[in-house]
Amino acid sequence: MHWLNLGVFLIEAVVYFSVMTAFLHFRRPLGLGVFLAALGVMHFMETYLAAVFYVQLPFGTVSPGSSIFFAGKLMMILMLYIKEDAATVRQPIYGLFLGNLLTVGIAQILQLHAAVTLPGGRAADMGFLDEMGWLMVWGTTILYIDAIAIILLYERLGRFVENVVLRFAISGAMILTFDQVAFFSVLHILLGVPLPVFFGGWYAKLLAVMLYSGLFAIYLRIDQNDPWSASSRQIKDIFHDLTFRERYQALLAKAGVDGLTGLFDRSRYEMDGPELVRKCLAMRQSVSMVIVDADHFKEVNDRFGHQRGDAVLKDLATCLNRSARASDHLSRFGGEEFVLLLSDTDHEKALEVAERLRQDVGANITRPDGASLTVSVGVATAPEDGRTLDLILSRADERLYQAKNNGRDRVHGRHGKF
Ligand code: GH3
Ligand code: MG
Ligand code: MG
Repeated sequence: MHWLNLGVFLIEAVVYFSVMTAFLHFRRPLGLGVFLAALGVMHFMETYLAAVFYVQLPFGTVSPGSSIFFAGKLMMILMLYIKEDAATVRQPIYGLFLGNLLTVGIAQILQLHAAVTLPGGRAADMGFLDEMGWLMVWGTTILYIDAIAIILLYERLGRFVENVVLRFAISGAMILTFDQVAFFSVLHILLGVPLPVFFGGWYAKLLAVMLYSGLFAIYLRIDQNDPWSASSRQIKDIFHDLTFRERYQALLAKAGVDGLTGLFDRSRYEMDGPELVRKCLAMRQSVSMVIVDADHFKEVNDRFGHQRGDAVLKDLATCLNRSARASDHLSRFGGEEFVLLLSDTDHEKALEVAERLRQDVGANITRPDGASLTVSVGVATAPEDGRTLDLILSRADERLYQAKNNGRDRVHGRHGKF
């Protein structure tokens, strides 16, 4: 009998998840209202079931209302968030919260009626209306917290767990555990509900989350090949399973990056540079600038064409990038000019870095004719050469000019050639 109950329990979960996911999936042609209204209707069903309907499963007495439908609703809210964004998902979260409060309020008013007994002898269930009181308010409050927390947790987990399904499962399991503890404590204190009921309900919620995560994984597979799921933003690439915030961050990371070399671009230099200088100076550290300009690069373009020139520039950028530390800031300042900002680095150290760079480029980067590409380099250091990014840039630039004028393929610092 317990196993039969378990079978029916699983069928309920599959039916609920599949139909609700279909509503969510076809939200463009159907309108999102279909999904949201269904979520609200199911919410009433689950509240009713949680109050009156319990079944015996192999691991305890559970309410399908709370373990399948309540757990399912939270997972649906999370899926809506993944598919859309915070502005959208906030609508059902607020709606459920306010709708529940309205239900409680109306239930109180209804009890003022002198209700009649129906012809079949069925009396109005005033007890049920009465129960829709404080317990319901508490449940509603937890639901509100759950819905926000599951989204925040899912976002946070993104830093540690790449797999979307795993994140879905972990967030669900953690939030439903919290929910079970929060709701059960009150049941236990107010109504003396015994401990086994806690564990039965908890296991059932975890079982439902596992099942939902499996179904979610299947759905993602189907979803990836389905034109209906196209978001209104028309981003149909790898960002598909990412949340709106993650998509936004990915776009931000792409902004400020030079398309050819993949290094930061000039705008990023202007955005991050002053801050880097300020931070180092605040900590009484030196910060150095190394400006690198490819020698006779115009000739490379003129002789071999722009495309071959681009390839050489890419190689040059890769070579420079290899020597940059994580705390440094390397950007493409302009055509064939690069700026490396070295945090916590004094002038002597920066000259050594620059000289090593120059030698690396000479040894590793070749032009299409097989000759070595050479670079000229200017170095300046804050605070001695000035305390702002612009000041050290103009010093470094002057020294770069000196390097060019003195024959190229060399590093110039404060005291001339290195
Ligand atoms: P030098 O610095 O040694 O004085 O000579 P140069 O020929 O490198 O000097 P200049 O600054 O006058 O010319 C830079 C050249 O770099 C101009 C342009 O042909 C080339 N260049 C700038 N940006 C790009 C780019 O994105 N792709 C390619 N292929 N070439 C570029
Ligand atoms: Mg130049
Ligand atoms: Mg040049």
